Amino acid sequence: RSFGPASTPTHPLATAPVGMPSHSVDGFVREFLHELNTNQGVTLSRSSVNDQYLALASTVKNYLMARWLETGRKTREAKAKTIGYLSAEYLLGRQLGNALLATDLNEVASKGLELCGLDLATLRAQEVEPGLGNGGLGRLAACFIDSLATMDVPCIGYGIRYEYGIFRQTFVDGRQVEQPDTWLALGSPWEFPHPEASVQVNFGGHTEKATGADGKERTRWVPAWNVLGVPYNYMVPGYLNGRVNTLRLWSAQATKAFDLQIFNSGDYAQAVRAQTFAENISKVLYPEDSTPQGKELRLQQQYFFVACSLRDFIDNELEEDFDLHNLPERITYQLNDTHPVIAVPELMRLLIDEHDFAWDEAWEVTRHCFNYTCHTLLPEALEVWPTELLGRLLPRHLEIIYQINEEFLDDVREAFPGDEIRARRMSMIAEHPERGVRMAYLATVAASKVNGVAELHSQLLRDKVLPDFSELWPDKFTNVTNGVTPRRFVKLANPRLSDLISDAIGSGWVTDLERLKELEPYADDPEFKEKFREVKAANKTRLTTLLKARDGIELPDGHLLDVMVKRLHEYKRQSLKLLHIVSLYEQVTSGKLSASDLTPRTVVFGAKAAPGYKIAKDTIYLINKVAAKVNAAPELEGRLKVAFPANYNVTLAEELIPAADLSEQISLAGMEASGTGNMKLALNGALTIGTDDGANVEIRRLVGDKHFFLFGMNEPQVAELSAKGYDPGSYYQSNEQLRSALDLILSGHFSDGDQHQFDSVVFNLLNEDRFMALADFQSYIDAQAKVEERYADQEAWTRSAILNVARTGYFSSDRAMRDYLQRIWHTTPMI
Ligand code: T68
Repeated sequence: RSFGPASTPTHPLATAPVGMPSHSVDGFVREFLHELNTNQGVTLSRSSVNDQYLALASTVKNYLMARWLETGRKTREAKAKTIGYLSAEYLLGRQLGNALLATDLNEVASKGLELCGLDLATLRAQEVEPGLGNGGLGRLAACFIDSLATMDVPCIGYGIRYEYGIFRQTFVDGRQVEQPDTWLALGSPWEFPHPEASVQVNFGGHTEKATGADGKERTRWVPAWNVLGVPYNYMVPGYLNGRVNTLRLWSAQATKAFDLQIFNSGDYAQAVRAQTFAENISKVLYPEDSTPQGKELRLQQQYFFVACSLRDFIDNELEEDFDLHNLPERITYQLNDTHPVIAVPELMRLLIDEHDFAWDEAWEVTRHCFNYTCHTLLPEALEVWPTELLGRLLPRHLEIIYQINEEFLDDVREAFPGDEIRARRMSMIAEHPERGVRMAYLATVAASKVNGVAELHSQLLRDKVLPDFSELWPDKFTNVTNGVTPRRFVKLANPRLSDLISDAIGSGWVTDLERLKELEPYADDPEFKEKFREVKAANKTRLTTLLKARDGIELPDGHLLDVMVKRLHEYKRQSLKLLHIVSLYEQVTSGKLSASDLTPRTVVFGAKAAPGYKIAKDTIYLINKVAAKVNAAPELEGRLKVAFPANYNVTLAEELIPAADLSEQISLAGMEASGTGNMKLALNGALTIGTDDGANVEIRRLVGDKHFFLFGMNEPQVAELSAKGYDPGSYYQSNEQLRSALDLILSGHFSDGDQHQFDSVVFNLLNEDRFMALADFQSYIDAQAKVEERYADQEAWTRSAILNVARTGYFSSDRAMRDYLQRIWHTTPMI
């Protein structure tokens, strides 16, 4: 490798730190017009909105550049320990607003653009968000890297630069239709490609034993093909603190060797196909959350980004003569779920095969480099890679995994002599339904620490998912409850609330969210309460304008805004929310209930379903069909409305969450690992109606029972009902309100008379109902009645809403990062 100039530079500017453009409006305008002219090659008068957006992005980058370069220098010089966050997904959201916030350029930019006859909001709206994640897991990674930068902690986020992120959801006659997400089409101003720093990644082939000149026998991997990983760097600016960390996403490209070695046909078309084959690796984000598909390409993706990332740190970030025995002093890798776990055998391979480490030495280093976060409890979500596939794609890694497993099982047998059943239970190699590697077990064995993402989840992880492991190594397990970044989800998304808070308690809360506690006294201050209501109302107006333009949806005025936004999954129970709506509709249209007794309410859904998840897609269709009927019913005019804007993403979340009154967190207890939308909504002053699940447990404890609408079975009750045999039909039989709602769907009322349209959803609820929606129905309805009662007393509601804001500062991702630093990474911010 070679960095820097060939000889010592003599020009004085060569060693001067890069300058930063002036923070004045004039300075900003000059920089902006310069970028427009030189980068876009247009004058202001001839520029398109896209030109203007791209020039604005470049301008803001110029303000960050000096800090980025300085951050790199400072970190290298200090030889500080870096967090290597390994994540297959980053759900970043739009970059421009966050960059303006981090550089305190909002006002300057707004004024400067105005002088150019342009409108900042219009340019911001031009940005297509990088949707490089499915949901909570990817968004959590984005919040964490934001917090680490803001806390001055060195971190490199490693991941994949998918050419197509999460699909764009459209509705055609109420059904979800997926469109490719072409987020790169209009330019990608936030990325810095470095093709010269590409890394080669090998696949396939076989291994062989060879004796070296020193007489030692070594294993050699003879791969069959390879691709190049091209790094693309993205700035991760800290909030007003001068630190800019790096997110490094890898893009796959064909190597020359690639088409020579495996497609050496002399056929031009074939060579181009080879190119496509290689580039497929980073082509598209797998849209399945919670149900790994076990596809070969997915394993290729996982190994691809992990191999690039490890190589990158060892070869490029560390100094040339670094002794890799000390690697854990310089990096700690956080495995974001099992997706990057192939990094464990990869590091072993690098140390043993390429750096001549003995096995035990390599293991000593490896087990001090990794930590593992689990994000699920669903058994079907735990990745198991068939050994046939793993061995074919990564033969050397499979050998290493077998050996890790053997040594681990020796330890188990030593700790539990004679307990062969236990040893078999704990093996990383599953024998059924096919031989496969249990990635969660491999991660648990290799990691220094294993954590769940909320208290309840971490407890269930120990007790139910990995009980044998927690018995063997009780100290390995810990909890870090998730958090969300207050910069994006309060300051940026909800400027009105932010100003109201800052006027009351100062602006320190943005980086010290527990200070929201100081708002508590204001919950009884009539003037503050009035302003708080005005903020909510203004945010609803903002949302109304957006949804009208974006989706042609009309939101009525003055409604309770009831929001359920998250991936569509049976365990999250959108079906339960739907039953509530159908039941209200059924009661009013049949005359059992007077519409005037309803609290005027608009229910907003936002949810994507995995393209292959039939029940989830049918549920989306049913929601849209029910929405159409409800919204057309004259009896319900002004009383009940259902809105389902398509393509819920981070951008829409930033508009919806600040407007919400009620946050629906209604998963079956014991199923939602944490949830993070629940935190965002509470921080923006929505009250939660929720089960005792995930982080809801902690939200309720902090805001207080009176300010949280709890319903449903708790986890032990779920386990008990499950053990004694759950019969959903009995709830249908015994609950008239529930029966009427289900019967109405079954009658074909929502499907133009077709009585079988929704069989998959309704029959499933009646006969199986794995997530016990029917069992929790009555309790949910009762809790909704309490919601309406509280909402009728606006003073009481506002008080509860303010207390939700004041008491949820704990859910900042800054706090979560502090917990990781203390409990897992054992490092501190840089001074
Ligand atoms: C979510 N998991 C949890 N997975 O469901 C949620 N899975 O409770 C938690 O708050 C959040 O993680 C953060 O900890 C996911 O979002 C995925 O997106 C996913 C993607 C691919 C494969 C499996």
